[in-house]
Amino acid sequence: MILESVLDKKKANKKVFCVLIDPDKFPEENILKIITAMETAAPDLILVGGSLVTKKTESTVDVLKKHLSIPVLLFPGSLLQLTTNADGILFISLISGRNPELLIGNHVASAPVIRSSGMEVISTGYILIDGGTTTSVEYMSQTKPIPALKTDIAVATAMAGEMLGQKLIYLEGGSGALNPVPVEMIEAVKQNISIPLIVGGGLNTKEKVKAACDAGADIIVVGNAFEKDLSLLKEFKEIVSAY
Ligand code: 1GP
Repeated sequence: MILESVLDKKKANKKVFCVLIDPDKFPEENILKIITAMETAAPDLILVGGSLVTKKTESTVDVLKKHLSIPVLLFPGSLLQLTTNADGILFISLISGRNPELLIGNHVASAPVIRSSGMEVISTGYILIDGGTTTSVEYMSQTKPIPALKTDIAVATAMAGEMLGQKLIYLEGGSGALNPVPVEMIEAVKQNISIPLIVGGGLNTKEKVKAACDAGADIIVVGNAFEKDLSLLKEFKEIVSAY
């Protein structure tokens, strides 16, 4: 069980390193290079998804599962990205927003298919924070991010997610964010929840990854940086696994 292993790591004060694969940025000519980089760096988890994905998520998951023995979790930006061949799914409710489809509508539509797939379902409270630019997730979800300085709102939102029974809280700056989630906000959210905390969005240097870890992230997600420079994957993994 993926959630169980995350909880075990958290209990042992260890952190989880997670790579986000956007199927649109997984070109066939680069597959071998990407797979080799993954083998070398050995991230703990792979997320597959994106705010707008035009390629088939299913075939990306197939390739990853065929070549790697790392658990693959769906991170679907829309119902079109739902497949049943992954190990699990982040069953995300966008709790910082007020778009009913992303709070409950899509969940109702997809629940029967997900249940019959047998995939592990991990209920996740997804909190979008302003990353200094309009990110694809902000535009596509038609939701307003929480302002980066409104730590109290992020804390209250995370608390509500935990009280609703969500198993993970995801503090998201948005893929390609100019500014990652502020460390003060990560620290404050961490102090107020007991479930694991995921942090991602704009973590594109070793310093930013370390700062998010030091502030209390249990799971670090990196996408863009590694799409641009595959060698960063190994460097980031070393930082996260040093805890
Ligand atoms: C996006 O948090 C992830 O959902 C990853 O963001 O692509 O900026 O690393 P980046």
